[in-house]
Amino acid sequence: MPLSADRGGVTRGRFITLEGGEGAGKSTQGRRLMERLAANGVETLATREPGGTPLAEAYRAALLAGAVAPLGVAAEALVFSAARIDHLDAKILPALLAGRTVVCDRFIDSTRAYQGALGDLDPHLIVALERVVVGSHLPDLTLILDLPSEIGLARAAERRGQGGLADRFERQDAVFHETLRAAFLDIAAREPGRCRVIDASEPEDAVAESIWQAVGQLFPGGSKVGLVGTDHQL
Ligand code: Z5A
Repeated sequence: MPLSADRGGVTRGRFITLEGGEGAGKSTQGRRLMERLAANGVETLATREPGGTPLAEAYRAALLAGAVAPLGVAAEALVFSAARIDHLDAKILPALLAGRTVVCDRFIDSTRAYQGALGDLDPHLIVALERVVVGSHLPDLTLILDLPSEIGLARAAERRGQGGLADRFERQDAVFHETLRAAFLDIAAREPGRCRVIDASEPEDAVAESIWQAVGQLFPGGSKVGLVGTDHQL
């Protein structure tokens, strides 16, 4: 049965992903969005990539420690994809089919941006991996949190605190991070139906409000009316 199908009165939930560079505020805004959705009666599930299941979290630890990097960018893309298969099968799709709205911190666009644009991985391989791993299960909405890389890195460093270790991705230089930013903006420009660019340099409350306006468009009644009740079902 296709994911979009109605299953005996239970309609599939919305699939929302958060993307952007380091320190853009994805985790912070993901938490706030979950709280606001829940307060409006929407059943939710928060998750992240790489990770989300015990197996995928094990892959995450290896990836972020740089254990896969010596094998090359294609190997990294394969491991991110293997983690994604388990994450989709064991967690995301069952939740969507049960009518829950899933908010996922990073998804396919991170593979496109990090391994594709930055890693220079053959775009045909990225497309092929997406076809095999994700198929038609694309997010309904992708929020691209955009901000200058120096602000994101400063935020990430502040959060880490003095003496904390940067992960393999945070150790890259400014050109890396600006390329990353451009890659996410390019994805948004190519898929305006799915992606919304959010100005993440604004204060936390303002960013949360922009996100709420964008998310409201997924639900009949929108963000002004609120999402309480069964109206949020497609
Ligand atoms: N990766 C990949 O290469 N390929 C893939 O397919 C996938 C991932 C799926 C996962 O890292 C890494 O894996 C990632 C890409 C790669 N590379 N990196 N790095 P992660 O999950 O550990 O880290 P992250 O995704 O980059 O998130 P982050 O660094 O934790 O940042 P964040 O979640 O976007 O930001 P935050 O934690 O919400 O906020 C950072 C700090 O800023 C914090 O102290 C906040 O209180 C503060 N903050 C947040 N918002 C604001 C505002 N508006 N104003 C001021 N301060 C703020």
